[in-house]
Amino acid sequence: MDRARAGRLAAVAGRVEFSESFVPADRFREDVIAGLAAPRKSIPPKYFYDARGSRLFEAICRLEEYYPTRSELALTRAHLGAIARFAGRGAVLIEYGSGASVKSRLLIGALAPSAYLPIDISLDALRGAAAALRRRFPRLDIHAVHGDFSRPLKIPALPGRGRRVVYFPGSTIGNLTPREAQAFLRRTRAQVGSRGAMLVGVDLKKDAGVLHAAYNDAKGVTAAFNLNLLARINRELGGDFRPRRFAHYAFYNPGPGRIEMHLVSLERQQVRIGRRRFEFEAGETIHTENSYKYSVEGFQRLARRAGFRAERVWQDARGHFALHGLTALEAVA
Ligand code: SAH
Ligand code: AVI
Repeated sequence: MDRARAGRLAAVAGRVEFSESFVPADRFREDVIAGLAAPRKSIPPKYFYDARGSRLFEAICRLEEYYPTRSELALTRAHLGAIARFAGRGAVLIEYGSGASVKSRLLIGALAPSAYLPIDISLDALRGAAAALRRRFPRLDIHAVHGDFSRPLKIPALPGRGRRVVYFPGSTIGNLTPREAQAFLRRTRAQVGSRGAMLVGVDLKKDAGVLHAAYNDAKGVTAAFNLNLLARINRELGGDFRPRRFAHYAFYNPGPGRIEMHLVSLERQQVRIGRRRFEFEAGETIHTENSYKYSVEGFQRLARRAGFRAERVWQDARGHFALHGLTALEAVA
C-alpha cells in the first residue's frame, strides 16, 4: 500500500494495541500463601478478577441493591458537558481498572480523546472492552495495558498527543487502604505531569443499611463473587478449598469507614494449596476486600496531600456518589 493511502486509512481507522506491564504469574501464589499464613488471614481483592470474577462484577453492577454504578452513571450523564470541559477535548485518556469500560464510553463520546489507554488486571475484561469500543468508536486509538496498578506500571509513551487525564471511576480507589490510595495518587500525579488532571469516582459515606444491602444482595451475586476466589485458587494454584464450607460475610465497619468482605470458615478444617497446609478454626475468616467510603472533604484532603488541587466535585441527586475533578498542584509536598 502506498504511503498516502496508508495515511488516509490511519486517519479514519483507529488502532487497537495491547501491551503487557505484568508481573510474574507466581505473584498470585506468593500473595495467597503469605496471606493465608498470616495470623489474620487475608487475600488482596485484585485477585477476584479472573474471567468469571469479572463477569460476576458486571452482574453486581446490575443489581437493584448495588447503587454505586447507577449513581455514577447518572451523575456522569447529568454533568457530562462540565466534566468534558474540565478534562478538555483531545486529551490522552488513561483509565485504571477499566473493566468493561462502560462509563468510559460516555467520556470518550464527549471528550473525543486523542487516545484511550484502558488498564486492567483482568485480560478477559480488557479484551472484551477493547472489542466493544472498537465497534462503537472505530476511529479511536486504543492502547490497552494488561497490568497491576498497585505497583508502578509501564504504559506506552504517546508523545505530542495532548494533556494526560487519568480516569479512575467505580470507587475502585476505595479498595485501597488510605495509605495505598495516597501512594497511588502520588504516582498518578507524577504520571500526568504539571498540566495533567484526574477524574476519580468515590463512593460517599452514607446510611449503614444502604451500604449493608449493597454488599449482601438478595440474589447472592456478591456472595458468588467472593466465593469465586476459592474456586480460582483451586484451579490455578492446585488448592483443595471446598467453597461450601465457607460463607460470604460483609459488614460496615464505622471506625475506619469501610465495608469489609470476608469468607468465614463454617467449621474447623484444613486446606491444602500444593504442598502447603492451612488450618481454619470454625468462624475464622479470610479478609478479602475493604471498600472505603469517603466524605467529599475527606477525599479532597487525601488528594491534596498527594499533590492535587481538588477543583470540582459532581454528585448524583441522592448524594450517594461523587466524581472528583483534580488538577496537578505545582509543587508536591
Ligand atoms: N471501572 C469499572 C470497573 C470497576 S471494578 C467501573 O467503574 O465499573 C474494578 C476493576 O479494576 C476490575 O475490572 C478489576 O479487574 C480492576 N482491578 C482491580 N484491581 C486492580 C489492580 N491492582 N490493577 C489493575 N486492575 C485492577
Ligand atoms: C470494584 N469495587 C469498587 C467494588 C466495591 O464496591 O468495592 C467491588 C465489589 N465488591 C463487592 N461488590 C462490589
